[in-house]
Amino acid sequence: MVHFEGVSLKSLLHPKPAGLVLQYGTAGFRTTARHLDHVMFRMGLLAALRAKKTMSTIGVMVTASHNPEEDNGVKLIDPMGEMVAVAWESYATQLTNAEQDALLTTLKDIIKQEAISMDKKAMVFVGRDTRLSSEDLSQAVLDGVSSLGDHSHDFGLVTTPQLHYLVRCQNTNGSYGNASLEGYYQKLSQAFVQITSKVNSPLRIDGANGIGALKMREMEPFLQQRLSFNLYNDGTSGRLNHLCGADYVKVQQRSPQGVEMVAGERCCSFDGDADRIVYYYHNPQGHFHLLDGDKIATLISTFIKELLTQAGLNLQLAVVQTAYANGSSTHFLQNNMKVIVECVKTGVKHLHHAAQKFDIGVYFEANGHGTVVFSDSAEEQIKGLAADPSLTEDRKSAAQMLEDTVNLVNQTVGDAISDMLLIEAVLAVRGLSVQQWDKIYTDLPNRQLKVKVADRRAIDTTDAERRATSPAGLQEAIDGIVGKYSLSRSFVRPSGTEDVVRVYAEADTQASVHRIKHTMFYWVTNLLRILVL
Ligand code: NG1
Ligand code: ZN
Repeated sequence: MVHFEGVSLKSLLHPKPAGLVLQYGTAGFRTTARHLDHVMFRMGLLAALRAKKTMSTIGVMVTASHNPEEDNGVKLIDPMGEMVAVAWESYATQLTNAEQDALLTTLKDIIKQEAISMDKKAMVFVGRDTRLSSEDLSQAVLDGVSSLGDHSHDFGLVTTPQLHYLVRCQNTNGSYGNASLEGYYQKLSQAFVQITSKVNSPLRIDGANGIGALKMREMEPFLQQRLSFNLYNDGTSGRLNHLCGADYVKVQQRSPQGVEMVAGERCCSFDGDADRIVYYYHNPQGHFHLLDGDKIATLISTFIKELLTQAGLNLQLAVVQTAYANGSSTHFLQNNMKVIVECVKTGVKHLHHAAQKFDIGVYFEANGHGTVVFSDSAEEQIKGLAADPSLTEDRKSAAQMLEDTVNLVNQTVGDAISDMLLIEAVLAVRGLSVQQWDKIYTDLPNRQLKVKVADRRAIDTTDAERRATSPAGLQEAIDGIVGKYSLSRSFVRPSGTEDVVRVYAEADTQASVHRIKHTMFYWVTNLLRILVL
């Protein structure tokens, strides 16, 4: 029997500012940290309900990822380490926006609607990033869980993907790995050490002044000196995500501050919660070259495809992208690599679900968020083959390398550390330099632009966000603009994490991109201004 008095009493310590309305968006709730205390308490409540409903452990991560230090956010993690089911996103929004006196009714409504049995105790795993506000906010989550009389385990400072991993391990009774940080380090390191026979030249890692740098230091002893790296922006002095980190490098297309760039040497940047990664280098002339999520997806999928052929395994491999994927990458994957390519809406949950339809699904957003998912049957076939004593040496070594790859990947969600180790392993095994990797295909010049408009929801899109259905006239204008340039593409969509619309443009030259971007800005501001008048 649950007594809701605990909830009533404790919720008073985490009051909702009257009238404040927030939405569970692409990556959970994300806004200025000052507005999030009540949200965190309520997400503690909801996580406990979700845990009871699924009879599994649920995760709650406190982070605002690549956003500025002053922001914060929260995401719920489902039993297999995935993003919470879409139906529950609306419960999250309802519970968060319920005024103080309506909180209990809203909570009870959800319990009734989902027919949740309140008898058994739930378990919730909580983690947080390094933001100053994160400690108090994660305490609010813990308060929410305990106010319903349920249990929690506070993992403290962890990367977002580490918490996803821990939740999955817990719910699969250890078959995915040991539900501890040590288990995570051991599993990944062991797979990495098994794949790599030689050590690469040192890698420069930009930790975005966030949690990733801290966790790389923790992991270092497990890697048995097989990975040589130097850490920059490790959080000891600079500000989180400020002029550094994966988002800055990708969007600005320049190297971060605080990293000593040496021509030809590869560097990578994590984002603030270490679920994204991009690589880059300077050529001898000092020009910046970016290897983003599309280049990473290409490297990884080529590697897996070659291993499948060598092992004689007939498994369906696909790459899932979004509209932001560089046109060259899509062309290369489809026409040169001959792999299936799917394009879905922005947001990891869309990519993850699309990737799960295949034996092996490699998914990456251009910004560097991505991973590989293997179906149960694919994993079984790989394991079976790797253990088959009758195989030729060639097939056996490919099968074993595939098995190690499965273990090296954090299949729950994009993971900067796991992705980095996989990339480093592929480069070492294939003997590729960062320049050779970069040359696999040449990116089309491209740019992103953020535009502040009165109401970003005035834009509606279709075809995986590649075409606008409203406001009227916008798509016609875009067609008219891109029609003038070669290999050009442009689209606009409302952001799910910021109050802006994002414009994307690509074409055969920087000059064309520049012109498309400017004309797009004109049309977007013009049409949206007319709309709000
Ligand atoms: P929005 O703000 O909806 O564009 C951004 C990223 C997404 C995803 C989410 C969550 C771009 C263009 N968009 O979403 O890919 O990573 O943040 O962090 O990079
Ligand atoms: Zn992130």
